[in-house]
Amino acid sequence: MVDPDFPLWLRTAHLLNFVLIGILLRSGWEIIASLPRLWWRNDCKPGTEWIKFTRRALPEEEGVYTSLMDERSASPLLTLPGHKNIGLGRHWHGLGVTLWLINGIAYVVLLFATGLWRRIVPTSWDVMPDAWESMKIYAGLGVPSIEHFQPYDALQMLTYTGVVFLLAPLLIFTGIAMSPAVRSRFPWYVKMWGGHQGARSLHFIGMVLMTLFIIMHVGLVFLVHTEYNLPHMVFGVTDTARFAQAFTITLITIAAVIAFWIALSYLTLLDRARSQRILVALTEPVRKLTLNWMKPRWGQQNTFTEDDISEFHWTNGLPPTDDESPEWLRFKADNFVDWRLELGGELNGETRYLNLEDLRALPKTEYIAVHSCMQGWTATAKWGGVRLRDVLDLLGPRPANGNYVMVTSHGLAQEMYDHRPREPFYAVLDLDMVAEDDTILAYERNDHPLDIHLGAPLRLRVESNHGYKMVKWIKSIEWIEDYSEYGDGRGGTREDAALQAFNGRI
Ligand SMILES: Nc1nc2c(c(=O)[nH]1)N[C@H]1C(S)=C(S)[C@@H](COP(=O)(O)O)O[C@H]1N2
Ligand SMILES: [Mo]
Repeated sequence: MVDPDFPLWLRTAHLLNFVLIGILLRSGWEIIASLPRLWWRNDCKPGTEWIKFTRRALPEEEGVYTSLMDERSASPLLTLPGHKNIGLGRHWHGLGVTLWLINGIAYVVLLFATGLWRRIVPTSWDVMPDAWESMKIYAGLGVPSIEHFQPYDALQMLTYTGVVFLLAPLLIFTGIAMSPAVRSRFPWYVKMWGGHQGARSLHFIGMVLMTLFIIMHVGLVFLVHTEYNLPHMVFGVTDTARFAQAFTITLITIAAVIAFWIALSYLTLLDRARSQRILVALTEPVRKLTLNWMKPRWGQQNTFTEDDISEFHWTNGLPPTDDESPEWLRFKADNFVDWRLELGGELNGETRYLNLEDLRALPKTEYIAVHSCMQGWTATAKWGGVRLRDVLDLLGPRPANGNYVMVTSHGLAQEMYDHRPREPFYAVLDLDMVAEDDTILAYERNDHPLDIHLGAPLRLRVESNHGYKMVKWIKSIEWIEDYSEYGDGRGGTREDAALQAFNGRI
């Protein structure tokens, strides 16, 4: 007899949820492997982690250790895709969360439309003592009798309600709080979660709870009245005679889903550049719809004050060495008095040279802001400098085919994704990012000339994206027609190396 309480849509949503949660967990583990430490403090000061998954001790000194050095290589059996592929992991996380949300919303809507919500959302306080009774029975390694399950018992109801209406939203809302696009537009929202690190730690704790729930849930389905559960779950029938069949199908399905998760990792690793193109194409429309309209609003930065300024500032990328850029080292040796910014390039037909005095003569912009690396650390500082668009205006009107701005460093990329000789670090900005009020060329941090490890004498500061756009030790700035002609053609060193989407913003 088909039980109307277990309709096909419910069983389908349940299976899809299982597949998608696995994709989210596995890609999430890839992301955390790229910086295997968690903090509550937003300056991520060494030694203040509340948990870490690495034996490496962090040097106390600023600017000697980079987050890329901290990255761990995880097995593709465990993470998606594994082997230090944070960019691809992020794309999988983005695709997974999109599908998971669609499935989850459909499930909740149908739950309410069909009235089935009544059996997972408690409507009477009796559920509390009843759940307590069940808990005592389980604690004594017993099983509440079948009459308690209609079709769920009180403890099950409370747990399901908690997972669907509290835990899932917690994961969604803390996930959103980690996007630099969201932070730039609604910084108060990020602050509400205890900043980026609060959101990141809560997201992690939510993940642990979700993992524990899945383990318990799967375990109990097999241990408690399994002769009812499995026919309900697979066929939607209350017919214990079909238990053996349902049992076999369940085991085969679980094995197939696990094999599918692992296959996704290896398929992704087969040709990483192609995987990147496919995943970016699949996730781009959603990013456009949800994130790309979020532009920083000037004045919003006031959410962060002097009190938020970090005691410690993490680094990615170390200052150029003698074999990377003897030129920059000469500039540094005499305190950057001879340093010149190369402004303009082919599209302008000429290069102008600006020194620090020229830059300081332009209108100054200052703001306090959080800087996040896509690997997961944050640092808050007060930045001072000139708006990029003011500097570009010195070149006259935008060249007709000047569609992007490319900023190139004296320093080299920390590593190349295909291990060819390291090339200069660069980032490409689109017209929107160039026009933003808080896209500045910073020559000061916390009211002092820029520190060496933070990009002296001039670095880029972009509010609406992660740190990887913020080129340090700037050498040149130029209009370009298309970024496909530079590097690997993805629009920046980190897009090239980490296989991140151009302007990922997540
Ligand atoms: N020249 C250069 N600039 C760079 C990098 C680099 O490796 N080289 N790393 C980028 C990355 S990934 C991040 S997160 C930020 C970190 O900025 P910070 O070191 O000033 O904190 O710098 C960005 N700018
Ligand atoms: Mo970064």
